[in-house]
Amino acid sequence: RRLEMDLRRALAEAPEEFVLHYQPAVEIAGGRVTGFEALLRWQHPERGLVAPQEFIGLAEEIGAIEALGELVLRRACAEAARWPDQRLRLAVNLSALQFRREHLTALIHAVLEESGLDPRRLELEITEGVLLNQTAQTMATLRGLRDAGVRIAMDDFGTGYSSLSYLRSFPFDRVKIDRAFVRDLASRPCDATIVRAVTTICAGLGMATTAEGVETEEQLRLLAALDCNEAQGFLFGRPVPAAQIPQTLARLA
Ligand code: G
Ligand code: G
Ligand code: MN
Ligand code: NA
Repeated sequence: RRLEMDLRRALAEAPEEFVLHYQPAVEIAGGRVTGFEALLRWQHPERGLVAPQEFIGLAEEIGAIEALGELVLRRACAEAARWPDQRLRLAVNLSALQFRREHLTALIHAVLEESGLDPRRLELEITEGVLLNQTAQTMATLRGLRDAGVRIAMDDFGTGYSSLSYLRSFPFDRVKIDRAFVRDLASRPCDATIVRAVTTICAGLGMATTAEGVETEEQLRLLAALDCNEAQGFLFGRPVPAAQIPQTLARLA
């Protein structure tokens, strides 16, 4: 469990080893960049850049996800407060375990205050894990954050155990359609049917839709025809360090 020791060490002694990369989301109709999603990476002294799949689960197991999540929120909000365009949305991924403590609401309020970030610019991405046990406390937390102006997005929709009942249980601002439904959009009519169903349901419920993993112009055209609102993926750009946000905005302008 070498990685576990390293993770504890980095969190305690070298938080600068954790870096956020940002991936743009684009409004399909107008082509405008609407915001960036913060994606965590670990610049390990020996292993190089470690992907989140390799250490988020571990951080959850060893009880380090709260500290890591706090670092991500602080860093992301502080960085977004310095972006050249103060209308851009900042999307931050939350682990289901971060909802286990009442502390989350207080943390988010504190981080917003410290950074001066407009709460309406912050969008928290949650997965079905958060809603799996729909406790009164989870719902109260989500409602409280939303009342404070923070937006809530359902991530990876359509995979795992995500179900339509989640869309009924909470008024999400956005649903992110998992890239599994985008990948073969051009060759699999059934995927287009599913995406159409999701965008129709979401529009009816007043929720915006973002397609993930958009890599080709053809996928983008199909998503436009399916009335999907926004797109995110390598077609517009890979996640980049905060310093490269101005270039990304210029390139996509
Ligand atoms: O960036 P990448 O595609 O490798 O991310 C892989 C997964 O890790 C995604 O599902 C993403 O939601 C998750 N992830 C990335 N950054 C964070 C983070 O800061 N917190 C949490 N909880 N998950 C993250
Ligand atoms: O689950 P979440 O949406 O947070 O996952 C984001 C992950 O998806 C990141 O790891 C990011 O690197 C990855 N990703 C972003 N755009 C694309 C894409 O166009 N294609 C593929 N295959 N992965 C992508
Ligand atoms: Mn996400
Ligand atoms: Na996702």
